[in-house]
Order: sequence, then C-alpha cells, then structure tokens
Amino acid sequence: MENTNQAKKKAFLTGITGQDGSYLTDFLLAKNYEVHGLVRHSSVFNRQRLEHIYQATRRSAQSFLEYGTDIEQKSNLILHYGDLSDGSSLARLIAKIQPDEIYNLGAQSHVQISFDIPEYTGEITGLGTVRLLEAIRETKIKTKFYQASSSEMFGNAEETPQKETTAFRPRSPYGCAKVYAYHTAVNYREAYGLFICNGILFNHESPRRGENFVTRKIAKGVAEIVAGKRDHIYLGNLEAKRDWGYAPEYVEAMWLMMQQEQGDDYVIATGETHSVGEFTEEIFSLAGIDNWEKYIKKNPIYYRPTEINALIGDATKAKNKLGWEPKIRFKELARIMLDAELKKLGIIVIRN
Ligand code: NAP
Ligand code: F7E
Repeated sequence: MENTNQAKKKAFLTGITGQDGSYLTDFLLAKNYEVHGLVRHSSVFNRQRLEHIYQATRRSAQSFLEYGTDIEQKSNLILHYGDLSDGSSLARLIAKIQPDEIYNLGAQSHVQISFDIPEYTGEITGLGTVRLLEAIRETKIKTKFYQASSSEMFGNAEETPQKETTAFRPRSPYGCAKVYAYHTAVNYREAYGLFICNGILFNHESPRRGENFVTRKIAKGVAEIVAGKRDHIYLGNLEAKRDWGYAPEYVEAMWLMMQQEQGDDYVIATGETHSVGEFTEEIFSLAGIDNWEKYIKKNPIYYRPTEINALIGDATKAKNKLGWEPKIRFKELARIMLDAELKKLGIIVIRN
C-alpha cells in the first residue's frame, strides 16, 4: 500500500507511447506518481498503448487530440508535445515539470530500420540522450535519469553470458547509437555527479510490442493463420538467438534502479536463449498446428547486413542489488503473446 501523505513524485518519460513507456506509465500511476510524457506530432494519432488509461476516466485518448483539456490536467497523466531532435523543447519541459525521475525510453528502436536511416537513428537514439542530459545540466534541476540501454550494444559479444563488464561490439547503427548514449550517460554521471542509471535490457516482449518486431509478428501471423486470414508468414533469419523476457517485469527493474542510493548500470535478462525458429515452433504448437515450417516463407529483405547470432544475459547484479528476478519464461511469454492475438480476432482460447 502506498503512503498517500507523501508528496506525489513526478516522472517524465520520453517514449511514453511505446511498449515500455506504456507499461512504465501503468506501473508509476499505480504507485501514485504524476506521470508526464513526451509525445511527438504525427499525422496519424498515436496513443493506442495509453488508451486504456483514458478509458478508465470514461474518455478516449482521441478527446485529447490537441493539448490536454481539463481531465488530462486533473489526472495523473499529462502529455506534452516535443521531440528528441528538439533540445529546446526538452529543456523547456524539464524546467516546467521539475521531474524527480526522468526515463529516457524514446528512440528509433528498430535494428533493421537503423541500417536504412542510420543518420536519423544516431540523431534520436544517440544525440537525443545528450540533449536531455544537457537540459538537466542547464536547468540545474535535481533529478534522477534512466537511460534505456540495450543488449544490442554487446553485438558479437566476446563472452557468454553477457554482463555489465562485457565489452561492447555493436553490429548495427542502432547498436552504435546506443553505445554512444551509454558512454555519454556514464560520462555525465562521473563529470557532473548526476544520478544516472543505464538499464542494459535484453529483448523484452508483450502484446504491446510493435508489430514489426519478430515475436509479435509471429504471434499475430499464427493467430491470423488460425483465423483463416492468411496462409504464410514471411520471415528472415530463423537461426538468430535472443534472450526474451516479459516487458511489464522489465519496467519494474527500471524503477528499482532509480530507487537506489547511487546511479549504476544493470543488465536485465532471463538468462535463457532461444532461436527465432524455436519461438516460431512454440507458437505454432500452442496454436495446435503441426509442420510449422510449411507455413514459413523466407524473405531476404528481413536479413540484416550484419546480424547478432546469439545473446544471453546474466542479471546476477540486478538480483543481488535490486532483488529483481524474471518470473515469466519463454513458454509462458509465447502463450501470453499468442492468446492476446487470438483474443483480438475473437477466438476463445481454452487451455488446460
Ligand atoms: P518502441 O515501442 O519502439 O517505442 C519507442 C518510443 O520512442 C515511442 O514512444 C516513439 O514515439 C518514441 N520516439 C521515436 N522517435 C522519437 C523522437 N524523435 N522524439 C521523441 N520520441 C520518439 O520501443 P520500446 O520497445 O518501448 O523500447 C523502449 C526503449 O528501450 C527504446 O529506447 C529502445 O531502444 C530500448 N530498448 C528496448 C528493448 C526491447 O526489447 N523492447 C531492449 C533494450 C532497449 P512514437 O510512438 O511517436 O513512434
Ligand atoms: O529481431 C530476427 C532478426 O527485430 C530479433 C529491439 O527492441 O531488441 C530488439 O531488437 C531477431 C533478429 O529484435 C525477422 O534478424 C527473423 O535476429 O524482434 P527483432 P532485435 O533486433 O533483437 C533489442 C534488445 C533492442 O534494443 C531493440 O530496440 O529476429 N528475425 N525474421 C526477424 N526480425 C524481424 N524484426 N522481422 C523478421 O521478419
């Protein structure tokens, strides 16, 4: 139970409309935070992952197409227009909000797309972090800063499993941009004594995952095959292995890092690795379909110029210092993702 007599803490999130931003918002609102989120303008309204929060006030996110009206301002969730490419908007918002905690989750986060738009990826995923840190320094506010670092930084890692001390050997423009942001965050911690954490998170998935990431793509594709809406799924490299966890558990780890006495860097992972092929097989099997390979077509467009063959994390430090451990494992994650897609198509799932 939260102590409601304490002053409400304020958090500022970039990337609030993304997978992690939406789960972290749920988590912080449940802890009675006032949550401020950065949203960027787009021609299509994009608040789907926050819609359930607005629905709880019997309004839809659509009612807040422009600036928040009374309900938004009276509730604990407040969205602000800005962009990680626009340093002045970040400084202005940080000065206005005076957040206790800042979570920098905004990024061009798709690895393959980063090969197509490397400069933009560096601009947002790399330099965006510098802009935020400079905004903190310039406004001189006392706050804590979380940087969304990634297992992609390890790239072709020189040791297995990967931990906080493993060297970075990135294999994509996205990985390079995250390495830059990571080192900048460490440098600002050391140079200016700021409270800064890097959460080095391995892949984490959920029904809110973007549809162009492989786990969601497979879960959605298999549900559509079950519903008779499609015959095949087009995929790339089925051999690549990833350490896949469950996103709602990973946002709790972010928050735990920010409650410590000192800023530090932590690996967050399950310690299990599986190939894309194994994930595909598991989802088909849960859907009751044999011979999964006949439903998969390989398409070269989904192969990357450089690939990371295998990643697996060692989250011992997070367990010892934060008391954090993953609960949802591979098979349970696959079930959650498939069942969510089946439900969206109106297919009732009864499992023993
Ligand atoms: P995501 O679903 O792709 O969300 C990315 C967020 O960044 C969205 O809210 C997006 O806004 C926002 N964004 C993109 N460009 C922006 C810009 N120019 N200015 C402001 N905001 C911008 O990513 P995620 O899976 O939640 O991941 C959260 C963070 O963790 C990212 O930094 C990602 O790189 C990192 N990470 C993710 C994983 C993982 O497995 N999920 C693992 C390690 C690290 P729109 O909605 O407007 O596009
Ligand atoms: O690919 C292979 C692909 O795009 C996983 C981001 O959140 O996690 C994510 O990056 C694997 C790769 O995630 C398809 O080649 C095969 O080996 O789901 P993904 P990612 O690249 O691991 C890290 C930790 C982040 O930080 C990133 O922000 O799956 N794969 N066939 C495919 N991948 C995609 N997307 N689509 C396919 O058709």
